[in-house]
Amino acid sequence: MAEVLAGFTPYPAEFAERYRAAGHWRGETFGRMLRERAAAHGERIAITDPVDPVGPGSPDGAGGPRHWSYAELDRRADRMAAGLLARGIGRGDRVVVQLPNVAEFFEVVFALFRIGALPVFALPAHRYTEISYFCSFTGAAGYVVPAVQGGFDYRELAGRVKAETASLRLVLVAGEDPGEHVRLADVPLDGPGPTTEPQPEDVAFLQLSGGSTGVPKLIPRTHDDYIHSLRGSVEICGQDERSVYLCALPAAHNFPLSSPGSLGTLYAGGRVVLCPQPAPEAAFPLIEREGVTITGLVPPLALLWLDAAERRAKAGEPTGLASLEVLLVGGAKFSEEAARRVRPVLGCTLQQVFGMAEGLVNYTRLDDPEEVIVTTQGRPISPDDEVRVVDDEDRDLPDGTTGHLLTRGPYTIRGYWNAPEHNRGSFTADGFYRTGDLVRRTATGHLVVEGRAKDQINRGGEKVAAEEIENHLLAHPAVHDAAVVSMPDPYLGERTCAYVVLHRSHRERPPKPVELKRFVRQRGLADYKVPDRVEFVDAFPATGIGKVSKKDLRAAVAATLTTP
Ligand code: OOB
Repeated sequence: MAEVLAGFTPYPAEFAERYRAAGHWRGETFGRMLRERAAAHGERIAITDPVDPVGPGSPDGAGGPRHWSYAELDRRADRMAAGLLARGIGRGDRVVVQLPNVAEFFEVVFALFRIGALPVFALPAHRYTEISYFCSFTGAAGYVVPAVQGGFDYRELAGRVKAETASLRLVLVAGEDPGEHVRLADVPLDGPGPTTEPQPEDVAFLQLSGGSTGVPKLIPRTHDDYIHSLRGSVEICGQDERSVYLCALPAAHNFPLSSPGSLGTLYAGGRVVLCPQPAPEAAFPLIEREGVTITGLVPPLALLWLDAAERRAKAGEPTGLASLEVLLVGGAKFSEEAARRVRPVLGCTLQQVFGMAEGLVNYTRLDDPEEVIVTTQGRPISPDDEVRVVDDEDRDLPDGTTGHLLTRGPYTIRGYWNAPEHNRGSFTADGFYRTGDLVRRTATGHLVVEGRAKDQINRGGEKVAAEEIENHLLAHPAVHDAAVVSMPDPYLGERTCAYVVLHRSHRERPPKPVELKRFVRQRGLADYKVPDRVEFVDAFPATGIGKVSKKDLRAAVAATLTTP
């Protein structure tokens, strides 16, 4: 029986029928997908993790690399599922997974898929504020963390969140020293597995939205809909069992997870190589050693790779990128100028990706003319993706005109999880998702991203909801009002600038910008959300109807940056 998760907006029956009849939804689940791949590919390597954080072989306990075959991943997922069940994680339970790019990520996630428990995909950068919200909002029963990563002790964070969250029963630590929690390696059991199987139309996991509101929203994705997007992505990106995908971005993000990402690669029977660090110094040698054929990057990283490869070529050194066939770039706008450098400098085909965790993903095709590849952000995966470009009154606009992008289709959600009020504004009455992106459609059906109507800053692919940061600034005793806007940045594309109006009583001796940044950081926010710049003003410019004019603020900060 399908399990209807409370707070989930299902696809209307007529659409579900249509998507099944068209062969988009084929009744697959992630649990069975791995079982089938293990039967078909048994001893082929599924996951390569270049560092074994707990293995023998080096002074700090790090060994490696680890190679898990499909059969081994399948067996590990079964044993982890049995162990998690024995520790009280059951069908429908939510488990916040906050792991770096390590093999255990897949062991845990596939175990949860098999149980029918829902991973909630947090990012390693998230801190107390985000994690405590995810745990309490989802009523999470479990939380999976590394021990210490990048100098941050996740065990401590988990201890604090567990003490405050009644539902949270189990904290698992992927590492040798779990502190007060349970070592992930102690969970697997040869006991009985789940007695019921999740159904294809069930919600498989909760993904995070980039957000434009005070609190992040959660995105419920079903097995059927997500696997449809994987199958399409695999085909569009030319993946097969020879593909070796380098997972360089944080594994839990929708782009490296499914576009085509590590799950697409596993769907195709290929191999996923986990990259602990996306900088060229770490990634290039891995590409060479493991024969990586395809990877995905956000624009700032693609720029770093281009510069590093160019430097090596100039110095007469080999780049070591000979095996790389396809580079996907997305998450934020990739400039045409940079896009043009990909083929000559990296020697591979660029695929631009314009996607969103809510669903719709667009790709340029491998056989698109170079002009289309470098000047557009691609076209939708599915023939049943409906794309509308509309004006402020939701009236359709002709091709070539920039407007709001609305979309509906076989892998785009019909509502955020448990957010009825918000959903009324984010979806049209007939179920189109309001992406908040401003696009133009070309005669070939490709989309060009021209801007954004949502109140969000896209910091090189990392999304910052202005309102969320404004709320944190408002909590400071000296702050009367705050408005967070983007400012142009040559490397990240955009950074954040916080305009602040101080209370009268604090204007004589204003706090230093760095104090406000520290204040936001100390509230336990992911680092990328801390304002890059803070500007004090006496009042905000207003629009015609008296709202804060963010357009004027953006222009003001851009002008400050260009004036020497
Ligand atoms: C991806 O997903 P999210 O959910 O982090 O962010 C979605 C938003 C889009 O609505 C758009 O505003 C922006 O990110 N975006 C792009 C873009 N790709 C995403 N803006 C301009 N150009 C692009 N190529 O970012 C995501 C999910 C799956 C695949 C790729 C990216």
